[in-house]
Amino acid sequence: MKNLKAERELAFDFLRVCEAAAIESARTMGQGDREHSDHVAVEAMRKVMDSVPMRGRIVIGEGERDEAPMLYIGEELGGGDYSDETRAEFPEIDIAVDPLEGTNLCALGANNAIAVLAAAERGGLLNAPDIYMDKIVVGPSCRGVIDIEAPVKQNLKAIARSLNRDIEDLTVICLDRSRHKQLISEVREAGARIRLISDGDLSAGISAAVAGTNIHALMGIGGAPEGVITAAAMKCLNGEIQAKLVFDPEKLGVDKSKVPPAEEVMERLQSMGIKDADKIYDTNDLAPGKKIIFAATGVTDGALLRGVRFFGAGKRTHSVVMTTDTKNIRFVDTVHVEGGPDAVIRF
Ligand code: VTB
Repeated sequence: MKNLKAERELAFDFLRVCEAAAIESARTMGQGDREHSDHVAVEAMRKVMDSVPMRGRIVIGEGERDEAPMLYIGEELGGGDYSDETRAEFPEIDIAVDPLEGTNLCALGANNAIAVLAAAERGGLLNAPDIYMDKIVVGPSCRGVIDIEAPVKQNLKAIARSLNRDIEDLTVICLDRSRHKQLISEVREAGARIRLISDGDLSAGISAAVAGTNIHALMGIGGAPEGVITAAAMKCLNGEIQAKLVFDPEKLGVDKSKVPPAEEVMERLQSMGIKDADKIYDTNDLAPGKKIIFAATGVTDGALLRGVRFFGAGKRTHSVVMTTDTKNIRFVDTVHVEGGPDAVIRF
């Protein structure tokens, strides 16, 4: 990104991108068709994103080129409305998207589905493979005290100490999966409270870094792409994520036949420039960018963001937009007016 001005303006553009994806998917809420919900979010996100004045490149998206027609990894977009000459002046931006994080949540009308993306200067976001990732996410007060390799109880003790409370007063959020049996029993044994969620560890991780949500840590295995976007949010919120890629069927609690063989994954990691599969990633490894923009819009109601509301003369969205440079965390409540001159806008 060339300068701060460009970054500020881009943040606003990315807000519009997330709003568009959220509105389209929210229309499908409760229809029970997760693929359709995702599809409309992707389409809307791509369309608005292509109009943003940038030379954008998708680094985390809907999949490889042969499996995803839109927002695939490596897709170049942005500056669609401008001439090649003008476009050449636009900043080069890497983008990680999750047009609908929590497709199931949207399809069921359950809480915490969001449309989300992170952007940075070239090379500012790790090119993570679409495999699983073990994560621990905490807020600013607990930065520097966690260790993903340490026993769960030790981490909870450290978090409790940093937050000046007892372990019993902590709430850990965790995906409700059989692979977390051991983790859950260790959290219970340590005495902390648990919130098990059916999906969406990205918005859950963000809640862990925002005081007042009553979530103090996210722990467990979710998607690696979600981990990178979470890291981008942590840079803006002063939180911390530690993470490790996971592809061992035993750790995932699944049969060998359910995951690609280790050699195949290793080859893929190598081709993506990841040499050490056991590496422990911190916030900066996942999101090394100096100029990061994070934007998310609520699709369904959630801990941090309200879902899209439709009314006669338009719709209303609730988003968060943050940038590392300006250190602004903006919660944006947008009324998209569609009605005529008599449309009533409510506070
Ligand atoms: C993870 C998690 C996501 O889907 O990718 C999960 O990071 C898929 O995990 O937030 P399973 O394969 O165990 O279902 C989400 O929950 C998004 O829906």
